Amino acid sequence: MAGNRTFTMIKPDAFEAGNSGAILKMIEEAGFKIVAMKATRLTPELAGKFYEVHKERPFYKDLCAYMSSGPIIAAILEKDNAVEDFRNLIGATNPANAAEGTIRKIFAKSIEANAVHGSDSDENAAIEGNFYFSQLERVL
Ligand code: RTP
Ligand code: MG
Repeated sequence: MAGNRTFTMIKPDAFEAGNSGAILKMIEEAGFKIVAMKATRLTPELAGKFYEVHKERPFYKDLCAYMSSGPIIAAILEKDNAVEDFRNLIGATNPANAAEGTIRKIFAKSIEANAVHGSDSDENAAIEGNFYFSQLERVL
């Protein structure tokens, strides 16, 4: 059975552009409940740790530099079938390929500065949520 939580970040491009509120509004209107949230900023080392699964990918170094370049919002979201439904809401990694009406189509600037992160599996959603939030910092 699909899990009911996923993890997201509003990335530095969207935070800096002042789009956090509009993005959170789209997320809530799509039926997701925010069960943990904080504004924070990753150091390059923490970004490296968060994206360790991508360390062999050619874009890893640039991605870590980018994700530590400014503030972000991290959040845990709840909804039935959360991981898949959230990835449908955000759209393709490259905004040029993202469907009309998706968050990345509306707000992303490039394949790297693509406005939001969404976990790709229930297992990674739990790992990523635990990276940012203790038990006391979330709705149980
Ligand atoms: P995310 O993890 O952020 O939700 O994005 P995703 O699953 O759609 O894409 P993924 O393959 O996991 O890549 C993670 C992030 O790395 C940046 N990226 N840059 N320059 C490039 O070719 C490239 N490819 C990916 C993006 O910020 C992407 O979201
Ligand atoms: Mg991914």
